[in-house]
Amino acid sequence: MSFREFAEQLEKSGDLVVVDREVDTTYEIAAILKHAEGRAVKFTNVKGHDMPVIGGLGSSRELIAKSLGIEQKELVFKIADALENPKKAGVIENAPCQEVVIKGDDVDLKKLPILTHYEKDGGPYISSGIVVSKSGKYGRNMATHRMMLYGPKNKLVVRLCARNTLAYLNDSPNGEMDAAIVIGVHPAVQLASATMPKIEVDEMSIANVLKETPTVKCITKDIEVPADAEIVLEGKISSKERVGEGPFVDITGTYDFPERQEPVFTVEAITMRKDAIYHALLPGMSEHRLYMGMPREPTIFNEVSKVCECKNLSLTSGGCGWLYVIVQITKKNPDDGKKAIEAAFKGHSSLKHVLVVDDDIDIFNNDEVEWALSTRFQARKDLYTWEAPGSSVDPSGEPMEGSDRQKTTRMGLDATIPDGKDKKHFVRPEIPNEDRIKLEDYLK
Ligand SMILES: Cc1cc2nc3c(=O)[nH]c(=O)nc-3n(C[C@H](O)[C@H](O)[C@H](O)COP(=O)(O)O)c2cc1C
Ligand SMILES: [Mn+2]
Repeated sequence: MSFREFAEQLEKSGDLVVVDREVDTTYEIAAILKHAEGRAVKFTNVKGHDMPVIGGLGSSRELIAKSLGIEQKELVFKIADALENPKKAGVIENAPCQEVVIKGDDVDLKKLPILTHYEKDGGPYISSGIVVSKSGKYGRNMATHRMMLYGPKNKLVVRLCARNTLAYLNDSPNGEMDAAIVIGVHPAVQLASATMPKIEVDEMSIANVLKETPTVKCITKDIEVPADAEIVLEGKISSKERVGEGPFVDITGTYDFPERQEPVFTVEAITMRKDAIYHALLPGMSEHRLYMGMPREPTIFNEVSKVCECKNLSLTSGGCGWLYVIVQITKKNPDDGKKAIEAAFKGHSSLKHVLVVDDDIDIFNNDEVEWALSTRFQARKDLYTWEAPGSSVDPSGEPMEGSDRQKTTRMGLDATIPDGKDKKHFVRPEIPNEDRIKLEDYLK
């Protein structure tokens, strides 16, 4: 299934808002997406552009679950399964993403409705773009990277954290490598591109398990990209050509200062569908947090499952989908809560807070989670803290010389029912026949 097919499905079921009024790519679309948080929005009339814009297809867990045809509580397990059983994606010819080909001097990124989101942004940013690259040693790699448009009409500056795209670039001769940037793909591809399997594992094979993802070879590069993408930018990344990148709003919803000198991507060709749709992704809000954070959930789940019975977990929205996880366990031993905390930190090194609850608590309901914390937790016994290198994006962390990590205090809270206490004081009483008595029956 493609980006547009999922959008069409949502439009049919009434789950996509359509904005027909003329809107500006500078600030206005971003403001509407912010107000519409959690909903998918299509903009049909973008000032100065023929191309429509869609944002928010992945702005809630419900939407992402719907895109994969599953329930919200199954998401962790679905992604875990894809990580464990990757399946090579097929290659086709005559792909929709190559219906239109623009090459050489005709390449002009300003013709794409690239948004400027916030007041102090360094420039217009492609925030949903996936960089696809290849290495002779490790094969293909996919990773979402933000990229800023600056002066020239065919160049972008790409923020490369110390992960695989950067490793591939550092390995390439002359500090230059071919790459393709993909815009407008199904949530399955977007999630897969933010997974962190071993370097030799191709994220396209992970996407292909979540939803079948046929690929096509680029027109000018020996790289295969998702065939039903909306837009593909083919070109080269160079570590020798660097310009200032930023400021940009990161998953914390705060500015990631300062400006950094980052590698430049030169676009040599643009291929797209004949009626291509541009994918807008509002930085620092839920679509950003979910696409980046959800792929971490199975790795935390696997670590916690090694030490106790883990039922489910959630990197919370307020926790930026990155810094704070709620872990639900079936407690069998007095120290299961503490063990779950230690294991969760092993599963995601950027984690700062872990809260463990019992399996009677709905982890997607904040009131229930706060209730558990208020009634089952005593800080003197149940609070654990450690000093550790933590996330680079946390504004409250302290920079560490020569590292992209920050000095952080990790906190674990064990809000499971304490051992040695009579359980009857901790469970919520049921009203006899509660489940059988339906409110509707009494309102008729
Ligand atoms: C919307 C979004 C934006 C992201 N922006 C960046 C970025 O600008 N730079 C970066 O290095 N990682 C960014 N990430 C995280 C990477 O995509 C993620 O760490 C990925 O797993 C890296 O791939 P790799 O393991 O193949 O290196 C972003 C993720 C998402 C979902
Ligand atoms: Mn990778």
